Amino acid sequence: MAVSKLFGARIKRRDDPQLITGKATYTDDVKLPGLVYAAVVRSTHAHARLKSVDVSKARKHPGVLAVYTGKDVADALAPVPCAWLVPGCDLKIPPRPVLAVDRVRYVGEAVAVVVAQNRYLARDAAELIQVSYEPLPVLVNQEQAAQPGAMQIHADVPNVCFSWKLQGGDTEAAFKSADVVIKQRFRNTRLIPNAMEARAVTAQYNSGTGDMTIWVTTQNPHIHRFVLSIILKMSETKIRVIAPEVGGGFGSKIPVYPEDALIPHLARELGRPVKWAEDRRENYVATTHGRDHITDLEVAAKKDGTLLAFRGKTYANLGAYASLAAPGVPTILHGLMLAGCYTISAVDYTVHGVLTNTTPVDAYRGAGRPEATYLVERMVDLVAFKTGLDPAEVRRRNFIPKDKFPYTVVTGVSYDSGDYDASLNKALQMIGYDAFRKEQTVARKQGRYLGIGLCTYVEICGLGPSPVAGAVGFQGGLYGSAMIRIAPTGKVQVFIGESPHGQGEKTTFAQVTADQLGVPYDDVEIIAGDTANTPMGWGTYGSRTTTVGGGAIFTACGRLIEKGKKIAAHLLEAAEADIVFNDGRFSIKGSPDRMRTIQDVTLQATLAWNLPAGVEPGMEAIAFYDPPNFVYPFGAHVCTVEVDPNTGETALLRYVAVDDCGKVINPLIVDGQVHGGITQGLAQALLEEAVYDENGQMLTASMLDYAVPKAFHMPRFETAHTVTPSPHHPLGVKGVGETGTIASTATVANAIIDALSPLGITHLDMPFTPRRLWHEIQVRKGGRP
Ligand code: MCN
Repeated sequence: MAVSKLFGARIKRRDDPQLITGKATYTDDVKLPGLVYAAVVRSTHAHARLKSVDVSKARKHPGVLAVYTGKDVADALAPVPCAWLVPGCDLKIPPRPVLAVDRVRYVGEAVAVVVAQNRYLARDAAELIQVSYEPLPVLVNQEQAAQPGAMQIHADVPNVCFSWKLQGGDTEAAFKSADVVIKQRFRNTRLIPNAMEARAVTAQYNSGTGDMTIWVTTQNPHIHRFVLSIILKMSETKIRVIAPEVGGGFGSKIPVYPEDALIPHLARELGRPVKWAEDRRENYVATTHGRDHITDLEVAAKKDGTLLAFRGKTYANLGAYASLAAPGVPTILHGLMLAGCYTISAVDYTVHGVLTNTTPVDAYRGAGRPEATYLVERMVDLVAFKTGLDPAEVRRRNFIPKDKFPYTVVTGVSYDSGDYDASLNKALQMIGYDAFRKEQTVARKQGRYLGIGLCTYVEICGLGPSPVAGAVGFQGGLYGSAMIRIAPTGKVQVFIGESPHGQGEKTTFAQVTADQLGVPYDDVEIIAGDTANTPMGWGTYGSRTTTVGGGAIFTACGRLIEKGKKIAAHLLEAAEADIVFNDGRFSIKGSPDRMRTIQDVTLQATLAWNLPAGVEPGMEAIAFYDPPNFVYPFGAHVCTVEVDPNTGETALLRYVAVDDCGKVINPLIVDGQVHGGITQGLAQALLEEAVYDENGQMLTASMLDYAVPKAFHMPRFETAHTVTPSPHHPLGVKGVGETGTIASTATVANAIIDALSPLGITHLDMPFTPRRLWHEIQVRKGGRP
């Protein structure tokens, strides 16, 4: 059935013209008659008792329609739920009110809201609200918050709100038989996702019909509708969630936030449409952060480089409340990936999820997998250093051989397919590994610090299958959905349940559909992001959209073709079994000229004047695709650096990324995804870190202090692919939206440590800022920092 005219074509993204010419509509662009604006008052304390919230002056401010505090909305709105209830780890979830009632637990927590005629009046009035706080002790560091006797942040929930244990193989025996044991402490920095568009919500309530329409910056409108029906205590059928254009999410627009329920509630209360849009400073404290792990890890290895076992524990900072997917990120998406690409046979690992007085932490591009890759790939380099072996060789000696897939690793997950040698060899060849090592030897003699870093990664994505989601406590399904409707003229609409927001599926899914149905690419429209017209779906994250959505499109196309065969057989007066479909034509086997196009057949199906008995009119099909397994993309990234010992500055010389995401639908888009991903991962290694002081005040609360990457920081990326299709996916695809981020942090870290290894440096914590490196170099050289 499949033809491959468009699969693999470098087609430009169709959403771009409207985005770059300013024609797109974002949530903050939505204009409605009678629209009023909300401003949120946020806690300035990281931990305090709310003694009083005096709103009297704000109420009197010109243009103010209403002011609400936590007490005013507590009965109407249920707490914001956490939806990833990882089983078997004694998980306890603290209640999270939409507006704080008697205590605040992080700087930025919403305390009150003002609604006014315009956003400026709303903000002016918000400043008039006087909140009286009684400060309480503050815990920012998760390791300290996890200590016995530490002040408890929530009355009924311990700070360590879960302890997840992963055990596989015989770790004790592995450590006993090891020639080499290396212990290392790792700090995976807290990051701020920094989507270009901050969060926003616009809501309109029709008191006549009871219908609520919510425009919101979300990656998953159907999840939003589901969860908002719980918080708003409304029927899901009365809620329509629309994700208009969304200006980047990177995981931070998965969660359902307090404002997402608060604004619709205000619209319901006031009978006026209400809008709220976050500014950048709010975004830094009120939108979820990512990463923030403290890990102690030990590796056991043989002197020939064979990896035997990992043993250790991580304190994962969850922030003040358990955000929507937060418990699943450091456990399922992190712990289960600790075997990396390797045949390592034992693991004993505990993850403590810890509540602190900081902004909640949730998924950020890669979500758990960059953290796992960083640990594993740094450890492999440490083993190489200790055994004197080449880091590439240690990796090769431990790779899961390509003929052993599907392969169940020690953590229990089953990798679908892989050829790790192929991607590593290609990456080494592209960068000229041996030549660089020679150059490095010469440079070292001249006192120059050249380094080369490798990362061979594998990641879990394409989330579902749903039964596994259920087994690991995800309170939802993980299938993809597509409803395809062919109009009488043969033009095709594909309504999908996922909600791409910059990834490009409006293009790639049109490529897939056009190929499958044999219709022109320009005749296919992909529609997403509105719960009123798309089938139930679970959103865009976990690099899942192409696999689950693509599977659903493939299945729905198959259904249309099966129906088309029946109609064509009838029209051609042939047996259905004799009809073949190829490139948009239904023809009689062996007589290609006796045929009907899919457009002819659709017209007949729509008119329904002459249909075979038992065939219903119309050319529409819906499919829900629940994959049999996850997909496991992999690859090898290599970069070269030079560190200037006088300034501590790192020059990124070259960056090579060889990724394998199975069959590539659109190489241009995949390259763009890899570039963006690498940029975010490099930024973690070199620049970014969200820092709190001991009072829980963020010291990096604006772009002046939080170093987002600029174009000049980035090297030219050299990308390539190997192609190892997923054997269980009908299109052979795997995800790619996060691979760059997953690989690049460890790649750069390994390169910088390699550069500084002549000074005896085997590990440093990120970010590798000039100041940090310069300081370390001075210490090692015996100078005074
Ligand atoms: N693709 C392809 N061939 C493949 C695999 C993917 O052509 N074998 C294409 C896809 O069809 C799609 C793109 O590559 O156009 C990414 O697809 P996929 O890997 O399925 O990832 P998702 O669409 O599910 O996107 C999620 C992923 C995640 S988890 C984050 S975070 C992220 C990312 O994508 N956030 C992004 N990329 C982003 N890109 C933008 N512009 N904005 C974000 O917020």
